[in-house]
Amino acid sequence: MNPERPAEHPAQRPRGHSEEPSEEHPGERGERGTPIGRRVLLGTLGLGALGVAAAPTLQRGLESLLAGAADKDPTGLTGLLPNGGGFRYYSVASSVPRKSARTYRLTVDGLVDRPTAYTLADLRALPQTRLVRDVQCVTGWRVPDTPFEGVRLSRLLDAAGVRPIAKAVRFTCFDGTYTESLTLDQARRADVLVALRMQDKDLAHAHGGPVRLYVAPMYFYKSAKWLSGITVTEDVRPGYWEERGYDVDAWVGRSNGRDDEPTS
Ligand SMILES: Nc1nc2c(c(=O)[nH]1)N[C@H]1C(S)=C(S)[C@@H](COP(=O)(O)O)O[C@H]1N2
Ligand SMILES: [Mo]
Repeated sequence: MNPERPAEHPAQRPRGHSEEPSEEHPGERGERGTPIGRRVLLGTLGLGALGVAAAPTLQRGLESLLAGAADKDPTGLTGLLPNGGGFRYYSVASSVPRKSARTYRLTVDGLVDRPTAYTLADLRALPQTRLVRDVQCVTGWRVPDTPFEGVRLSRLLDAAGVRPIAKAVRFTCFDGTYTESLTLDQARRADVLVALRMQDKDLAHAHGGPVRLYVAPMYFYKSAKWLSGITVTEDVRPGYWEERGYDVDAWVGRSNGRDDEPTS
């Protein structure tokens, strides 16, 4: 009934991935790796179709309801429901702890001269950069003109003092599972932020708040949510989705066999 197939990432791995379902069972493609609860929930509520059919006012109400549900949902079952403005909430972890201004920390360590731990207040006190670009997920959905605001990653790297032998940056998340990485050159781009705000609001928990990475020119899987660690390293280690088949250099329109319009 859902007109748009839920865009789960495991269902749409790029060709040639080693965990692809066997040729004899192409029909299994959409089912693999998907916790059954999500499908059951979507099917039961029929929310995909409702979201499309609803009038604008109802749609808005529904969106905030869904946002609230995803915010409170400890199982992550609402993670794939279509929500406000075309975003889908993704989490590979079944539950993610909440971090407040009191408990949140972002560490910068590894091959640096001055390892640092930032509080949210520390990050808010630094110069903020606002970027407005399209967001493109590798499964196909795109959200136009989305403002992100935060501290340039290059500023945090400069503050830490990157050692000459370093070549890459690794990101870890307080969901305990997700990882990402960039080359140092990519990380130093002016359109790569440690984001505190999205859509001109403080980042909601569901969108990776209080702090997520925002890599404007790359597919959205690069923009690690619930960011808690930045480690400067000697080499790029493939991130969570990259170990499962996505390209490590994730330029929008120039990777993953896709030809989307570039985002930055
Ligand atoms: N920690 C974490 N970050 C993540 C993900 C995730 O599952 N966990 N999913 C990625 C993918 S594939 C996408 S498309 C975006 C989704 O961001 P959103 O939930 O704010 O729409 O987050 C990216 N960052
Ligand atoms: Mo994605």
